[in-house]
Amino acid sequence: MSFLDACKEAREHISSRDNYLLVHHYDADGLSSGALTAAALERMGKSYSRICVRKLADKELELIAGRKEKNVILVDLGSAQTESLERMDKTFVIIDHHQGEQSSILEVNPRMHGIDGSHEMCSASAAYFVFNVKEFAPYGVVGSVGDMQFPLIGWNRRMLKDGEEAGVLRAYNDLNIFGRVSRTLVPFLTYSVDPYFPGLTNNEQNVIAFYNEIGIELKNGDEWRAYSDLSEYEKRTLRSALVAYLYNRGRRYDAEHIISEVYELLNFPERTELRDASEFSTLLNACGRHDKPDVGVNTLLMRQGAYERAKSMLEYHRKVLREGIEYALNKVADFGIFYFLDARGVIDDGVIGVVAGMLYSSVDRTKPILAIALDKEGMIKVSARGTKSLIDNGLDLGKALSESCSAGIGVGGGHDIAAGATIEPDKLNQFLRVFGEAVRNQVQK
Ligand SMILES: [Mn+2]
Repeated sequence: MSFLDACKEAREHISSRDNYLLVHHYDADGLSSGALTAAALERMGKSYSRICVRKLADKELELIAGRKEKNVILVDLGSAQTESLERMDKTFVIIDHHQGEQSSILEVNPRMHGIDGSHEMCSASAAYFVFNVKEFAPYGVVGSVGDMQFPLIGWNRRMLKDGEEAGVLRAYNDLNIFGRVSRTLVPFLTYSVDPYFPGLTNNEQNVIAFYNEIGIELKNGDEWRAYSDLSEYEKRTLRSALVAYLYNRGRRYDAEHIISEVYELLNFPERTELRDASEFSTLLNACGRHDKPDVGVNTLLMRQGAYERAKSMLEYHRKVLREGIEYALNKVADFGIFYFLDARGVIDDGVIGVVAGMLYSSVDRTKPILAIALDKEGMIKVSARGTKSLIDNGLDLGKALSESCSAGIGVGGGHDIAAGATIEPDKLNQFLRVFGEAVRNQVQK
């Protein structure tokens, strides 16, 4: 069966039933695919309840089993739990892009059709093809960008084209820094964490001096100007100045990546984070990671008042990230085969992975980064991040973490480029030793 046949089967199955329980994941792709599915159900006139979960473990499975709804749609999770789901007295549809086993459950998953579920299709784009409504393409794009499937290729790109045709999306090359559309010039650079501009980030006075030096006026009359208010000439001036600034400080990778394809969501309000796929996905991550996933979904669905609440989550999230990255830059240690950041008790376990990824704007990209934080139960949360060229050299962090977690140390796994684990607090030294060994074996092959 082709992927589109599987989509059609799922669509027909869903339209033939009613009264759904919709369960989705809490990251940007989970919220986007959840919102897309909710919007599709509403469009079909179906009634549903929606719940967001961080994982699908025993507790969540019990919760689902105990619900009155007989028809359940799982998005951005479920593929790895089909065995437990098959034992339940419910009808499931799974829309997911994670690894799993074939089962008797109706499942739409790119990986079952030879489609690359890590780079060209996420759950939100899979859901897009299931429901097949062009106006929903922006949800798919936000999910893809949120899952770091960027730039959009293959099936994701096909969805982008649909959205452009329907007039809800526009793609072009521009400065790809948070705040391009939603921030005025000074906070735009002062609060930039990705990339981190050494000397500008967290230093308002230097930022003002920087603009003065390149001759960009910060105000137009009484109005603070944003990047999007600049003339084409000024935009070019600012872009080259920022690229030069990063090059001169040895930040070659960032210098080469701050200009890239951006995706504008034409059906969301101008001058807000909702207008840009990357900013929107950050806003969703802020809601999801700080326990307000419903605010994120309601913002996607443009429910009244949701954006205002999401915005305060976002400000909080970005503040936590700025503080986290400052700490990380001072504390990251070179362990030979990898970089190590011990942020136990300082950085929240919900953002440790994001901070770890951001460290690449400071450390060189020839080694993976391993960062640890404490979770609410006092266990050690481990986040590992790599780079594309390390992967090409054999690095597979998901495998390295699952290997390091055998023998009662903890549980771990994930993608080759980004992975995580939870380990026993007294097993850290043992874990670090095995992890170093595993990474050494992978990159020396
Ligand atoms: Mn996903």
